[in-house]
Amino acid sequence: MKKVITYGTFDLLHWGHINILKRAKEMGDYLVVAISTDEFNRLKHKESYHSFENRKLILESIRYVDEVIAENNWDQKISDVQEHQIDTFVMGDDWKGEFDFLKEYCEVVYLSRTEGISTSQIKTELGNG
Ligand code: C2G
Repeated sequence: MKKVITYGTFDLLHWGHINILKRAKEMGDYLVVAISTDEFNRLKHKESYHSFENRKLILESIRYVDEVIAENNWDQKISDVQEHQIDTFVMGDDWKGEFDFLKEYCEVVYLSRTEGISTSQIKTELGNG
């Protein structure tokens, strides 16, 4: 079984998120998604609208997602890859190069970001609504 992992906040879930989850799943048989906790979001200088628990519930409901784990810090990726026996790590290419250190442990793939949609754009446009 080929296992894939990806990381993110996935707040205010939108089709850009779905596009990357779909493509990530197509790279294997089992997709693990590590969702940033509310505490880690603060370290990322991100405030998510939905709580970790609710973002987890939403992600677990997506057909492409097989397992959701917590992302608590920047430093857990190597142990995640080892503990979950991950074959492929996937991120949007806004992160290109940032996680190349994982190439020692698994395949690293950066997929093109979906243009024209983002959580911050949604917040801005709704805020001006
Ligand atoms: N994404 C995308 N297209 C968009 C928006 C997001 O492909 N229009 C991708 C991002 O590239 C990322 C994933 O969706 O791979 C999740 O995006 P965010 O929730 O914004 O996550 P981020 O803040 O980038 O957190 O340790 C890694 C971090 O947790 C990543």
